[in-house]
Amino acid sequence: MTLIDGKKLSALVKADIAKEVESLKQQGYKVPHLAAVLVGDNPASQSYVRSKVRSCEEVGFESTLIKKDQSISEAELLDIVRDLNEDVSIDGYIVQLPLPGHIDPDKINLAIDPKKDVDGFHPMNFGRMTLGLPAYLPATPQGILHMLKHYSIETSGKKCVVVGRSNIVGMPMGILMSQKRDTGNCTVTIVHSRTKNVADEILSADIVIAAIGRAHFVTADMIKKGAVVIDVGINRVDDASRKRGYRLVGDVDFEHVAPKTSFITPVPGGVGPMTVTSLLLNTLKAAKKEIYG
Ligand code: BQF
Repeated sequence: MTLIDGKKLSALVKADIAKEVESLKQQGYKVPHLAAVLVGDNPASQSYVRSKVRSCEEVGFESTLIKKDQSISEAELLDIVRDLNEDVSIDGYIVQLPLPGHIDPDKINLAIDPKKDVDGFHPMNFGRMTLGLPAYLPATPQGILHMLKHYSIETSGKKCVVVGRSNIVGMPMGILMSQKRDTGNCTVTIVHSRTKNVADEILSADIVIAAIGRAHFVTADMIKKGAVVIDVGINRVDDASRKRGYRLVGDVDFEHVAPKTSFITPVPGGVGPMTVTSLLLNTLKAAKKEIYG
């Protein structure tokens, strides 16, 4: 079993980004600038946004954090999005999810200028990705593709089971893994809450991508010997022995699953850090106008 070290790979990729930022500066360009909008005081969201801002600092990007109270109206948030679309000093931006219940995330997503949509959630980028056109790829799937590539994991002709069908991970991941591309060419099955026999489907997989958000959902009896297991889950479980009162666990029962695998990602330190680093890669592409010219 080989541990896929997302933290280490992240550090390698960030070092490359930092070099490129230096070279851009040398050539007289301004540094890439990411903005993040954070609504409310969800502790997990605060921690995600903090880690994005910190990562910007690490690679020499400029960053702007726009914090708004939970009570902000949808119209007010749409105004902020329009301002960010117009602001030529901002290369790309994200609106941190989840949003409060009174705000329709689809409406906000549609208002984002696809050229600045470094999360890759806008239908323009999702559609372009699906058609195999240049697009900002959503950060988590992009991070996973980087991991598969870096560890030289063969995907062509393999059976890949994606657990979960969210718009930000499961669906795009299934599409990307099935495409005729590097780290693609898989036979993909997406399993979800209406799937008849989830365990048997997962058991047939050469590559399992777990993205359902349920702690320890994937157990050792569901894993074929030698499978590759990618754990996207970030679940908080109570743990009185930790100073924070909780610890992070994945969607995979790592302790029992790991011995059966050829490759596995840990939580924390697996997919999470690569998600944040992929957001930086998209912001660099935005600054260089690589996707939309
Ligand atoms: C790590 C996210 C669910 C819903 C909204 C490093 C992150 C997480 C873990 C991180 C996530 C998850 C992010 C680790 C961003 C990944 O060391 O394991 C970094 O910051 N993430 C998000 O912005 O929104 C989410 C998960």
